[in-house]
Amino acid sequence: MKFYKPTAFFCALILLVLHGSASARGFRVSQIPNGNQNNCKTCHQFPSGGPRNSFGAEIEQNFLSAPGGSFGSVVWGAALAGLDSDNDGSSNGAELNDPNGAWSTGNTNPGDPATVTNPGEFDAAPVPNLSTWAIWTLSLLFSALAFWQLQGRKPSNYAKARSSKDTNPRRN
Ligand SMILES: [Ca+2]
Ligand SMILES: [Ca+2]
Repeated sequence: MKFYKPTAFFCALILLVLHGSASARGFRVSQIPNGNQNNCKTCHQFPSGGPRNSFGAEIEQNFLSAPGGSFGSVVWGAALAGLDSDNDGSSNGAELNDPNGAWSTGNTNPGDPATVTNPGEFDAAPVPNLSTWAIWTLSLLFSALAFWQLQGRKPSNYAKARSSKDTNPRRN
């Protein structure tokens, strides 16, 4: 029995270390603007934690108050907000609704939470803000195309049909 106690202790210690290196630290969610939108996935690949994504790796390497430690706080500001950690064309700050890094821990989350995207996922970038005129123009264009499609005619075929009808003496 004496043999098993140290072995069990070391196994538990190894599991604890491995678990600690891969799991998310929930307290850091509140140290990032709108961190509650993606929770642990803001910095990790899975909702429960796991390996860090590019944003999480950026923070771990350069933006912790105690670098490399488990207890350091996220240093959110203009420097981190201005980077594009996942290379999707939108800065970390733009994705988290704080483009200038002006937010600090304890403040109300900035912007509309529905527009927050993940600064650690390439395929999650903010939708460009289209002007009202652009939306109306696109709507009219798609409506016109849908109309022609429902009529079973392409605009060029319709023009040909109209011109042949106009020149057909029996139909006039
Ligand atoms: Ca980005
Ligand atoms: Ca992104």
